[in-house]
Amino acid sequence: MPFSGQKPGTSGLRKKVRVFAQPHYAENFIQSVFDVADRPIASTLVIGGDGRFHNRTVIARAIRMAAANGYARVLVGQGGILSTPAASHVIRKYGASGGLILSASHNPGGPEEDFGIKYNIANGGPAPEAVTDAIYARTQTIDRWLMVEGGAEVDIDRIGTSEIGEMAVEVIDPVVDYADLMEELFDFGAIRAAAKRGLSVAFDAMHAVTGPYAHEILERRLGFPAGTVLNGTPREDFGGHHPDPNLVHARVLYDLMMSPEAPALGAASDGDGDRNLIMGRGVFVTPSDSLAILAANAHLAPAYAGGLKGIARSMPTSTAADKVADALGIPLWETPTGWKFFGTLLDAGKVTICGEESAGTGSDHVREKDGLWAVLLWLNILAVSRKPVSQIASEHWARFGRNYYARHDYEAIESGRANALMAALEASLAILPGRAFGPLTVAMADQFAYTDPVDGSASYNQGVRVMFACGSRIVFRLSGTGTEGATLRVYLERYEGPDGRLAEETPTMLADLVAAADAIAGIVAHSGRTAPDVVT
Ligand code: VG1
Ligand code: CO
Repeated sequence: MPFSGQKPGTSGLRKKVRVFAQPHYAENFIQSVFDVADRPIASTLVIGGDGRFHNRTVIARAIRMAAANGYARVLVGQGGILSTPAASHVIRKYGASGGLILSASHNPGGPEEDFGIKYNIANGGPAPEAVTDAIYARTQTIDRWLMVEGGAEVDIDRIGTSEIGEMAVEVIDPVVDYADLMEELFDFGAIRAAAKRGLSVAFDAMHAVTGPYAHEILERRLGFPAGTVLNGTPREDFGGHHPDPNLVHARVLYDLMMSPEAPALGAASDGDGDRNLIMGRGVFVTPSDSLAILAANAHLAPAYAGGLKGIARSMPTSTAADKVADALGIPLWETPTGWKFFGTLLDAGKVTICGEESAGTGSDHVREKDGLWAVLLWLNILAVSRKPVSQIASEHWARFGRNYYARHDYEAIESGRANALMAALEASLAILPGRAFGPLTVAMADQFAYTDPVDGSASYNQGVRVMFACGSRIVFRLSGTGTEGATLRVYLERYEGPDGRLAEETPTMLADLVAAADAIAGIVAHSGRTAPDVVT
């Protein structure tokens, strides 16, 4: 019997655990994936997750379903653990036809919280829209799912190979392949030497999946002292916190970085290890700036010493990276929100580095965003340049100008109200150009649409953009990852050139845009909220 609403969002299907725990619910979705996935005979499937509550239950069932569906082999991370970037790497390295990643990323975990399933294809990246649409369509007609019953349960805590039915089950070390890959990309010798000289780091794994990876890479392979990794043991409920590396949920780290005891670099990752938060002593680096700074300095790391092929960013991400691409004489691609849109560009060799304003950065080494990768690239740059983060940032702005940027999130708005806000906003697009809001005059307003330059597929309604004559911009869109009501995201951006005001406070610089956003979209009137829940 089909369930309604099994529609993958920005990144997989995310629902409350109690929804996923209904009989047949997860099975129907997984079977729908198997029914539509491109999987040649004798394929390998990768299974892993971020260790959250309900992971083990679904993994055990997914293994038995894979066996009944004719997979030759599954690779499972020990303990059910595989960070999202590590899963992407394992899929690529072992030539799997795809993988199931069990995660709701930065959403909280536990019996009352969130769970998620995402399918990645053979290139290691999230299934593109054509595939997620097909999966969704299949969930609506599905009338059976297949599972091998009986026989011994696989012990996913013990590394080794066993069988379920005709299928081999290999439980693999979740960390080693990924750590080896990082060692190929970055100058571990230079970072080790810098650590010896006293370069210090605090990495907050937020009780989520990156703990084992960070212990191995930062403390064991790079020689940073024990204690560099904070909250490094994955827990099913992330210690009761949101594993979301932003200024609200990583507050303790933020306070440390603003204190006299701050190490040179403060970083955090999210539930499934694909996001990164970057701070220096006394300075927060916005993800959009981090993307631009990493792109401008990537040549300091061995893997990128030969230069970048191009840079891609999601549409709401600030245009800071565009200025770097210009200076480097390489193309800049603007895609809709969600890593799945970078896959074709990466596969076609059009880009090397990609990023999103939501604390996602990555490169062509895998097909997912990669939190620890970003931290290691920062460390590589700090180690080689011997400059503090604050200096790297201010020199960057002096050269390229500065994009003041913030995202305001209004969470769990009643869906009807959020949809009404977006509908009214869209209806007003035609009359916005020429209108003034305080000192800002609208130059252009539209609903962002995208045609993939590689495969020609089109995506519509990817967010409302309001561009002002002065170059500032506001973007409005509804989140596709929430599990309760709707979340409105308002993205605010103002550019100051190299000769402009480079050392101001962000709220001051964005105040006119905040006022304009409400005047344009009627946020207070529609949502009943007078202030955002989260500002990042
Ligand atoms: C959010 C972010 C988006 C990101 C997605 C998945 O989506 O805005 O940039 O790709 O989460 O990231 P949305 O639709 O809620 O705005 V993760 O780390 O949650 O897999
Ligand atoms: Co994530």
